[in-house]
Amino acid sequence: MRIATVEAIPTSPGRNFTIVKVTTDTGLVGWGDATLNGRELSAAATINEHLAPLLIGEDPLRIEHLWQALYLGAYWRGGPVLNTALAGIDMALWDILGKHAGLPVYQLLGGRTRHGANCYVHAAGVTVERLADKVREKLAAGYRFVRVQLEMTEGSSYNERILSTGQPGLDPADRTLPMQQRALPTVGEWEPTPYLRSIPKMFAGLRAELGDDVELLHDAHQRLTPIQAAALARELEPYHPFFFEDPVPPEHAAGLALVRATSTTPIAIGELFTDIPTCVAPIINRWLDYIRCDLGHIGGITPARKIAALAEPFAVKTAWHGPPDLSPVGHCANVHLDLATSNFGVQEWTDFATYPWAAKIAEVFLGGVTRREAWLDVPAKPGLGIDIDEAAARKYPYRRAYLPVVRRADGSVHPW
Ligand code: KDG
Ligand code: MG
Repeated sequence: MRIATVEAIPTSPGRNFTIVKVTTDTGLVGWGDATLNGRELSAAATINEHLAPLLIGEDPLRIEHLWQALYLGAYWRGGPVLNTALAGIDMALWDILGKHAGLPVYQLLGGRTRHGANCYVHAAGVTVERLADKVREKLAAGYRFVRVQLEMTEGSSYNERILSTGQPGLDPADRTLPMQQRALPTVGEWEPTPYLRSIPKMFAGLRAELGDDVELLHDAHQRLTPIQAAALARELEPYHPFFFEDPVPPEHAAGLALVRATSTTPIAIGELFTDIPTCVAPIINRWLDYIRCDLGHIGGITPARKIAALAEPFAVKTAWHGPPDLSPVGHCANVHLDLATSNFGVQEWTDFATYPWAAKIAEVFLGGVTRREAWLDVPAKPGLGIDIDEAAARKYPYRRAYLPVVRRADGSVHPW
């Protein structure tokens, strides 16, 4: 069996995704996810222009070998663009291996270690009362773990004040601006002091409203310095968050040593890590409790299972990134690995069925992750258990869209 074609297909059924299709000369089709939020076409071009020619004619079952050949063969190793492209290929090859073997991918990864993958979803509100209501809605829908964020204005899930919403670039009828100035990012303003004062109050209010049964998580989205993170982690202890996510940016991960020395609040980090070497120091120094890389940016299932294996003897659990910018194929890859990983912790989950564009998603992505109460599962079908209606995907072409950006009150740049 040989690889016949490799293609990245950008599609926008409500938001942009880059899906990857690999076919074999025996007629098998493997699907992968190479979505790099806000920079989607860069990973697509890497696949179509640079990786496809290297793969055609190769044996698709040599996944580890092909992964190494693409990773080391570029000479330029890693980074979000190259490793997102590699991830899309890697997932598609696992899908092909499963279809060839007649087994679901979780079986090939060692088999089920659990009946389902416990998941968490997002809730945000402009007041603690509104937020508590949102959490109650999630509990009523069967969830037990909820990530809680305060909004300063409706729709700003990371505690910033929206300064401008960019241009209405998702509207193709907008012809008032030159092409390169459409769809500019939303700009928010964020200051540490109001944030650091409001989050302990948010947790206190939520515990008063909701009691102790629900697991609450919070994402600082890489905005704090180590000393700010340490102070907040200590203040949150009485409200026992399940984890405190991305308190510091990845380049300051060593600052987590200070957070650990100061508090017992569990720490999760990793969505901006894009290679295995970056994960080593945080894991072996026990700076974190949950490693939450994005399979789609770390290079796929192949490196993620190595990271899980590295984490296991250090009592670090997995919490792979599962935001709305992962396509349903990427969510599927997450759950296969969750089911087969003994040190799995929790899975971040996006239920596209609740989105305004749910019908378009359902038209393009067929099958995939299922949910029963708080538990995620995948079909016991060969491969990843998800199909794509290619004609439907091509009906929704890519539309430029950026991630939001953040400024401090003095206008300087800050991580979003
Ligand atoms: O593309 C960026 C998003 O994936 C990110 O902002 C979401 O932080 C995030 C999360 O934890 O889901
Ligand atoms: Mg996050």
